[in-house]
Amino acid sequence: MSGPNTNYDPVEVAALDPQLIEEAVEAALAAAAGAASLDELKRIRGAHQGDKSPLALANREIGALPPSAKAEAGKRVGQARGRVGQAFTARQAELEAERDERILVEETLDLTVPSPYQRLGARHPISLVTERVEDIFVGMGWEIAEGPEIESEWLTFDALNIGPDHPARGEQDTFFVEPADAGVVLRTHTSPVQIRTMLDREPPIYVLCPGKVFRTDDLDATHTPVFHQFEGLVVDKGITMAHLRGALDAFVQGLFGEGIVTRLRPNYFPFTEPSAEIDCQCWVCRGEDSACRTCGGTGWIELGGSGMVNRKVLTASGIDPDEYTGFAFGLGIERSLMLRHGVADMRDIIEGDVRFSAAFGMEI
Ligand code: FA5
Repeated sequence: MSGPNTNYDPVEVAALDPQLIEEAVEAALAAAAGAASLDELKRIRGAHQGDKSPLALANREIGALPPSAKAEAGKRVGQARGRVGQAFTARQAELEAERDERILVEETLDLTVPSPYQRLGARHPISLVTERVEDIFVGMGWEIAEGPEIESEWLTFDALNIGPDHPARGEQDTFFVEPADAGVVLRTHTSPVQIRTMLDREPPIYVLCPGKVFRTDDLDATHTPVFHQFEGLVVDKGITMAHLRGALDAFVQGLFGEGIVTRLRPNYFPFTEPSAEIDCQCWVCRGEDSACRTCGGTGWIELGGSGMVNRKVLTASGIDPDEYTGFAFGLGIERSLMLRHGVADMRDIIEGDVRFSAAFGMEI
């Protein structure tokens, strides 16, 4: 075992010189105060508080002092190290506070800045209703047929038994494509797709033809010059009005609800014989509320036209009317939408305001 050290050398404890200790403290305090950032503070801290710093060396040399000098030297070095430690801790707290302050300013959220978030669009209710109607008929095994919006006058009128003197051919209803005598129009109804379908294929034919149509009507609460119709056409052996009625009942039940029925009222269309106006039982009051706002208390709502395909139309389309019979119907989609959803003004449907469409919900 070694005894206490009595062979100390006063030269080797120069680091304990009070003057040098004070200088080391001053240097450390100045360095701490001058550190401009937490990184810099961390970097210089080792030079003043680390193992090789003047004060750490002085501390180590206390052990070599005679016992009588140890206490005083220990106190001096301890206080010096304490002052340096406090200075660094205080400067660190200051720099951290400055950093936090800066972060608060730099990362402030301005909640009034307009958001880059884009509102979701919405599918137009005309598309939604069209797809729902298509689904109903496709569910019954029908096919979807389409035709052009710019159509020949012959397919739009003549082939449909609408003679040259028929009012529907007048300037009042029809947009003619220039030159006016070229025989090209914007189709006024979807019925020319009937003719195209019959010319294209052999019976049996079960098709639904949705599409855009054009008439020189003024825009008001119940009319628009551009609107949508869907046309139904069935040509097969032994088809009667009863089949028409059954198809229409299945359709209104699919669109408006269980148990809703249709009724047919005599009407006239050149391309169907006999012809009938289709009424749908009111799905709101079912005929039991004389004050119903949907049907005006009548219990019935007018949907469109229908009838048995005229023999002349079958013949013009290359189908033998003695072998085949058929029925057809045509309904306005905007009016169906107004009725189904209680839209009071047709202009709301065509204006294209996404808030109107969004109210119908997002169906994909
Ligand atoms: C026709 O267009 C016939 N082609 C329908 C048809 C087809 C009858 C097959 C028989 C057999 P109508 O002109 O009535 O018929 O028009 C049908 C539907 O289109 C109307 O019931 C109505 O809902 C809608 N409609 C007519 N004009 C306008 C308009 N200006 N704006 C919005 N919808 C309209």
